[in-house]
Amino acid sequence: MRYGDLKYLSLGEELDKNQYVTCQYYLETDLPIVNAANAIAAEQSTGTWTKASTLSDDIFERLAARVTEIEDLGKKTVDGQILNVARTTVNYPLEEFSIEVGHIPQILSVIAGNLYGLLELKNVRLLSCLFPDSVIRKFPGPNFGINGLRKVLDRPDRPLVGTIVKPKIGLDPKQTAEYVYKCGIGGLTNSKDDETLVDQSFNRIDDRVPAIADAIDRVRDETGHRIVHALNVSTYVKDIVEIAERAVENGASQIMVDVLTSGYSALQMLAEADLGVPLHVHRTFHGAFTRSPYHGMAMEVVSLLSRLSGGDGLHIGTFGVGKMHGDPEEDMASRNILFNDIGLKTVMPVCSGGMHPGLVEKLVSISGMDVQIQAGGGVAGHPDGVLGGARAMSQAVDAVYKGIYLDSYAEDHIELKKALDKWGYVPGSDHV
Ligand code: CAP
Ligand code: MG
Repeated sequence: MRYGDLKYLSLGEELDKNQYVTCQYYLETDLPIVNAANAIAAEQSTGTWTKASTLSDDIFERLAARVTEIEDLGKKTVDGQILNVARTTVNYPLEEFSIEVGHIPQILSVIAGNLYGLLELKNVRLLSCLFPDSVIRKFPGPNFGINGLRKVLDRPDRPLVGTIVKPKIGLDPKQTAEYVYKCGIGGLTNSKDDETLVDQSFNRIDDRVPAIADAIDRVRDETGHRIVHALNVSTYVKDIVEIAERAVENGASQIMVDVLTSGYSALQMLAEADLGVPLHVHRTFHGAFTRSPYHGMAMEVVSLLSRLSGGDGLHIGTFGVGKMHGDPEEDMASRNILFNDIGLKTVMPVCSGGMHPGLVEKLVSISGMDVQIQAGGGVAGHPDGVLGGARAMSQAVDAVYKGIYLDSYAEDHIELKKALDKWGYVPGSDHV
């Protein structure tokens, strides 16, 4: 049997957690569970399908991953085949990682690499990952975090409320700037490029940035209100820092990166470039591997890696309130990773995707006030256009912050009333 030597099993052994990266996996296998767990540890450290004559005892002792826990979850039948199901804990010795400078790519190759292709596993999902302080300290972490973001926006405790310029692509720089101006006048604190807008011919970054900066200045001069716009720089990593630096020089107030299509290294380089503005992290592409509860990776691992790499705000889903697939418990776990005390600044959870004013009370009843709520269609689709939509979203957040139910607040806030009339109202979980 491949991986049959079971040498990677250290069941019940108490290891020094400071010397290991500890990962928990869910697995389904037609083998005995110990063989499947052993296969993960072997393949992701010093082993392969058969014993290599060159694997010395010394190398094994120093670098072999260890399986310390296996929780038998019973059996399931898939396509007529009875599978064993389990959760297992695999510990990777620190020396296995080239983490002197701290970088995610090689860590991912270890904890989320070949194992996904092993035939010994019918399904396997990385559920969680724990790094010792010595590893966490190698990473920049957020420069701003929740408190820094709130300070930039002069918004000490109210939820941040933002939008995504819609349509996703197609507006020119002047139209984009006008959109942001209306959002600022309407009371939003954040706007952003959509995840597919970067530097297309119809909206070049070098034209968009100064136009938006002027619009933001106009809002501040006219109302004193602060809004930031996250500029998407998701591009070839060789150019990404230079593009971001030039954008900030030209007035960009926030930088955005699609971390999973650009890479965690791109995010880390932007964080280490010390741009002086917060980093907004979009997670587009995550659905390819977070969606199945049986195979891939839990979003909380993406949250942890994004926090280590320096994101100040991260999309984590809407706890089942908006349009995107997401298990409410997993979204909460993904959010909580952004707050855990690991010696880094916290990260603002961004709740976006199908949001509109009528969902704000429900969302905040789950998320709490430390949240950035975003609505794209929920602003641009308002009967009174972008300005009306911005006002409606801002009114909804103000209502929830003041502890007033949305339907009551809408009685004397016409933009909110029109939004509730058009899209409905889902009361908060604590609405009596
Ligand atoms: C939302 C959005 C965001 C999603 C991403 C979109 O627009 O701009 O990219 O929120 O999902 O393109 O769908 P709407 P997630 O407000 O119009 O839905 O936040 O789950 O990563
Ligand atoms: Mg989008």
